[in-house]
Amino acid sequence: MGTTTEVTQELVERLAAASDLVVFTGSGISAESGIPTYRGNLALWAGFRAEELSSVAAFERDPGQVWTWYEERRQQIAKAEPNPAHRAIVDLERAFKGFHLITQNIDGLHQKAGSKDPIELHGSIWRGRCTREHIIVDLTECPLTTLPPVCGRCGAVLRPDVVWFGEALPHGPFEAANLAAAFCGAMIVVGTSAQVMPAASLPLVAKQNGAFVVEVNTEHTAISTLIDETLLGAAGGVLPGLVEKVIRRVESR
Ligand code: BJW
Repeated sequence: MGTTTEVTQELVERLAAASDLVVFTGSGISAESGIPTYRGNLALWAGFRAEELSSVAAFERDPGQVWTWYEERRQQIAKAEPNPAHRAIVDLERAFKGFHLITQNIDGLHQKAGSKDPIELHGSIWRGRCTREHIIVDLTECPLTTLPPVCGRCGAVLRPDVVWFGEALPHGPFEAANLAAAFCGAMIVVGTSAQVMPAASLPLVAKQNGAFVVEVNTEHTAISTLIDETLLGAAGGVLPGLVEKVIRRVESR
């Protein structure tokens, strides 16, 4: 494992050499858009830890309280704009024939930046799920007029279509993410502490299958010693320069 604060030529070569590239993101990529990370400043809301509100138990106890928390976050996210790191990933998607974006984020900022079809592992704050029929509905209206929102078909309360602790990740996206990780030539991991399983296993799946794995983060993480390289720095500052060099190298071939 190595650590660098600069984009080295070797790093550029290793990434540009990949025929299939995966970018795997966490909440740190949205920090510069003003969205709090999880183990940083989202830690407390009205005296509750985020983990206490992101749970089935909390929702069953008090759906109104959980929705009030989500609605505050929705309104904050609605005002946020993608930052240069989100936009750099769109450029990568255009430059690589084989490309997958896997995100743990529920904020939708990758789509807002122009990413075509990110694999969302932990759901989306812009969708709801019927607690009776389990159908998934778009919930893009912001602010919501009714809290908690209800299903337009059956009238049951909707829950946020996100993955809480103890819940399985959605099968299709998780399967697609595992396949992308297993078959990529390189993976760029951006802004995740890599503490939350099973998502955090994806860089290791890539590494075990021979991919070159680099993380971009403001600090070392749970996987730093297990991957090839840590590029220390803020995603919005580091990623655009890295991506520009990689794309130039790809196009020079
Ligand atoms: C910057 C930056 C800048 C800052 N630039 N970088 C072992 C194996 C399997 C499971 C487990 C296990 N041990 C425990 C578990 C259970 C649990 C788990 O992993 N717990 C750990 C905390 C210990 N996992 C689960 O429960 C999962 N489900 C599961 O395992 O199901 C099993 C099952 C199978 C079959 C049937 C039934 C069950 C589900 C996990 C769901 C996670 N959900 C959340 C909430 C989403 C909804 C919401 O938002 O309300 O997802 S939790 C939260 O963490 C959110 C995130 O996507 C996820 C990851 O967080 P992330 O993005 O890494 O954020 P941070 O804050 O941790 O890190 C930010 C990073 O950015 C830091 O490194 C900063 O340095 C960096 N940064 N600014 C670059 N500008």
